This record gives sequence, structure tokens and C-alpha cells, in this order.
Amino acid sequence: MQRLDSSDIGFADAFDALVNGRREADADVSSAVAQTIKDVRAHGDVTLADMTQRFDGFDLNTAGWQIDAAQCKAAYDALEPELRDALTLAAKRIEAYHKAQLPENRDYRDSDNVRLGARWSAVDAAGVYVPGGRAAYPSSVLMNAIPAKVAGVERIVMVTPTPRGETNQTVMAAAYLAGVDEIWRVGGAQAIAALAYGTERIRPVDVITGPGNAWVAEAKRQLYGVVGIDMVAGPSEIVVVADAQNDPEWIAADLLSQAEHDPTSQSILFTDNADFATQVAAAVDAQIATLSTGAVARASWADFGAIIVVENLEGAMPLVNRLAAEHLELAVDDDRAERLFDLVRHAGSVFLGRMTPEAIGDYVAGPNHVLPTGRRARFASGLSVLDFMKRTSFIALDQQAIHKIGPAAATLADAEGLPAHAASVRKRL
Ligand code: HSO
Ligand code: ZN
Repeated sequence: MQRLDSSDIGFADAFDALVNGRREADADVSSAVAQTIKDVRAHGDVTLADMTQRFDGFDLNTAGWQIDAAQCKAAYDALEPELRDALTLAAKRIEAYHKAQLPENRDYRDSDNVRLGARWSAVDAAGVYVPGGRAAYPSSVLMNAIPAKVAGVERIVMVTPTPRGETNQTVMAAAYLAGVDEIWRVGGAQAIAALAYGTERIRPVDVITGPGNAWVAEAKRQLYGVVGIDMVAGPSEIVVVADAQNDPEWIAADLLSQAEHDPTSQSILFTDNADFATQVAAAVDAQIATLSTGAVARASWADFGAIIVVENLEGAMPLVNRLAAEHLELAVDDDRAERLFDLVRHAGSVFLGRMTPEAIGDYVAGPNHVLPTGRRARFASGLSVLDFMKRTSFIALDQQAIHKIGPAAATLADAEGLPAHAASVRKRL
């Protein structure tokens, strides 16, 4: 962890280094991914079966390509009641929030009596990638699939690696709750290629969302344009802005809640009190020792963690904006949180007040937890129903309206040297 003080000489440079520090893996997987995409396009299911045998250690043709709806329902029914209720509460709240996000169609006449508007429609099919292993989060299944469902997507297809054939029962239960229509036991870049181009068994989709490793991210990047994608996500981060009236133990836990995700996660605290900074640092060290995820959290905190002591929290907000963090906690009294919030320009999601830890947003608050990372909150937003929808504009003129605006179109067509354009307007005048 590095500790900075905004009154130190050299602070500006140190903060620049923090803002520009790279955490994303450099591994160049682009040519390997390009080859995989080519193979899947050329050989479809044969490539999927080969690669699944090689990387996940089982035979799709004997173990089965799909996990069916009955298995997901059974996984849901077999959950411990407490977990089932929690998952159901999360799903309900996520659904309600995303329903409120549905956009409205527009249809109006402007001052020239031209009828204009736009209608929103869902994509036909969406693919959701769910990683295997440590990052197989049921909550992420809900966060990706429910917005697609709410948007009106008719076919939601999940792909997920099942190493040695083993499935994650809570992930399957979440798929059941979210209304996923098909689940294929394939992962990696090959799964993304299959969703984009289709194979003998898997019909193609229109949009692919969901987190994945470097190969999955690269495949999404290369296939963007063939399909829509949510975004290319990097390691996640949290910025906590806290005054000394907080319990240092709470703030330490908040910082660790991001650090435990990945060794390249980043947790940063801004505070206006040097003693409080020291107390939080001690609490982080003490808590790490007790976490089952301690090794990951320790690596993240050691390499990328930071505590920044500033003169006052309001004055620190321009620095906070430069970080454009995925998650931003404003751990101060409610009215002060409101004032700080007014100074926020770039952040994926903001958590206001002392009683709103980021983890609530990860699971049950309702807004999406798929958020722009790595300073992408400067230009991007979290996953929403709009990622599964598109807008079709429309125009309708009558005789009076075309006389009003048609001549200008014909003039512009003349200027661009496009006589057929000009004629198609002038013939109607
Ligand atoms: N905080 C993660 C999402 C997540 N947390 C899933 C727990 N499960 C996104 O940065
Ligand atoms: Zn999380």
C-alpha cells in the first residue's frame, strides 16, 4: 500500500503515477484468439469439443453439451432456504430497478409539421458469458441476464466452462431465476466465437455480455462489430472518501471487499485525518489475516492499494474524478455525502453515506454491478437494459412538409454531386 499526503512535495507526480498506473495484464493473446475464432468459424462444434477436451478435461459428446432447464430448476429447489431467499430477493430488486430503466418511444410533430420519432426494440438473442472457477458469481448471472430479460430479449443463451464436467449449482439456480433459455458447457474465446458466428448446435446471438479472462475479453474485442458487446472490462476498483467519524474497521472492510476480488483490484482511501488513515491501515492488515481470500487481498492491497491524506474532502473531489473509479463510497454524514455527490463527475456507481457499503450494490440494491473499470467511467456507464436494445428512428412527411424542407435536401444533394438523390426529392415537389 502506498500512503500519500496531498501536502507533500511531489504529491502531484505521485498521484499522476497512481492515476496512470497500469493494472491490466499485458499478455498478448490476440493472435491465439484470432486463430481460435478462425477455427470455430471453419469447424464449429468439432473445434468446441476439441478445445473443451483439452482445456476443461471432459468430452462434450459423452457428458452432454447443454445443461437443461430441469437441472437448473433442481439446482434452485435444492438451495438452502436462506440462500434461495437471498437470491430471489436480489433477482426481484434487480428486475424492478431495470424495469424502471426501460426507455420511452418518441413520436411527435415538429414546427415544420414533420412527424419524427424513435422506437426502441430488443435484440433477438443475447449471450451471457459466465466464467468458471473463482469468478463464477451467481450474482453476475442475475446482473447480466435480468436486464436482457427486462429489455424483452426472447432468447438468452449462457455459456460457461465446466472444468472436468463439474457445474456450479448456485450459478445454475441463478440462471433458472433469471430466465436463461439455454446453457452450453463451453468457455473461453471459443465460446465467444460460437455465440458470434454460430455453430451446428449453437445458434448465433446479437449481443454478448459478461466478464471473462484475458482470452474471453480479447475475443469480445475482436468480434465487436459482428455482435454487440457490453464493454471490455478490466480489474475492478473502489475509492472510499471517509472522514474520521467512521469506524476504521468498517472502512477497512470496504477496502478489502474489492481487494479480495483479484490481485490486480485496487482500493484507495481518501481521508482528511492522518490518525484515521493509520487506524484504517492497521485494521486492513489485521483483517487480511482473517480472510479466506487473504492471499488475493494482500497482493492487491500491497501492489495497488493507496491511502491519501488530504486537507479537506471537498477539495479532494477533483482527484477522485480523475480516478473515475468503478465504485465510489462517500462515507460521511448524509448531508455532507449529498454535497460531495454534487461534485462527482466521473464514477461508475456511487454509494452515499455511512450505511451504504459497496457490497450492497454488488448483490441486492438493484443497479447493475457490471460497471466501467480502469477509468472508463470517464466515457462509459454500467450495464443496462439499453445494452440489449436499439433505437429505430422514423420520419413521416406529408405534401406540405416535403415542400417545406425538401428543397434544402435537393440543394445539398446537388452540392454533393448526387443527382439521383436530388431527383427523388424534386419529383415530389
Ligand atoms: N464487485 C464486483 C461484482 C461482484 N462482487 C460480484 C461480488 N460478486 C464488480 O466489481
Ligand atoms: Zn464485489
